[in-house]
Amino acid sequence: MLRTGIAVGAALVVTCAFGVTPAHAARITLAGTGFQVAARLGVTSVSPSRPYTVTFASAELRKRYLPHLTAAVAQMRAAGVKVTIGGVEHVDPAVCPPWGHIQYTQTYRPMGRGGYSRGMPCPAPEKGVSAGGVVTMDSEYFDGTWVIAPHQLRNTFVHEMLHTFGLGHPNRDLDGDGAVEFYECATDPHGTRPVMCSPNGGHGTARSAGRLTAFDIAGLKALLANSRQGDTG
Ligand SMILES: [Ca+2]
Ligand SMILES: [Zn+2]
Repeated sequence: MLRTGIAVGAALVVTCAFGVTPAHAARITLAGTGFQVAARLGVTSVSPSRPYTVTFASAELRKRYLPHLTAAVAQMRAAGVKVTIGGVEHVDPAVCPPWGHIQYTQTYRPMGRGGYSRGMPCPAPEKGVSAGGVVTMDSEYFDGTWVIAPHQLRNTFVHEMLHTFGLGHPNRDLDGDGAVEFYECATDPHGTRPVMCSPNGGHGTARSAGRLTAFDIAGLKALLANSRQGDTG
């Protein structure tokens, strides 16, 4: 590797100059059992060194949302993502926040459909490294107009956050009927789907809801590893 380092570096410059996929792209991981890197918004990795901060549009939302995120954020830190819970700041769901901020706010039907929330990463970040994003929760969960089980609500909070880090839905045509269907995701020995499964993945008990499954953690670790691949180019 050392002997050919200069030659490889020169080749990379030429490759990039012609707009061809960089050499390191061949080594990044976009999918595995129970996880999927969305990639279509240009997010292919998570920084293992830069800090991420979860913030909220108001003190009231922070107080209401915090219990839903605590366990997952701790698991993400254990997996190597330098993410912490932050404070309150102005949120415009249509504008990307400062680098590394994951902003939570809520509006009525952010996806235009009842019961759906939205987690959007800032698109096309530098080197494909997740730069944060905005989670817009559907206000219907909180005014009683949309009935959602407590464990589903908690898993939804976490699901949308993981979208901002670059994970997509790991639904696959597992039964081979030619259609990728709702809930069609890998399951663990307990029958639990990834939090990122669409819709309503994650643990089904009050005690475990909001906790990442091993599938989701594998996805985050792939995103972190992808960042290290990018560093070598
Ligand atoms: Ca199917
Ligand atoms: Zn989703």
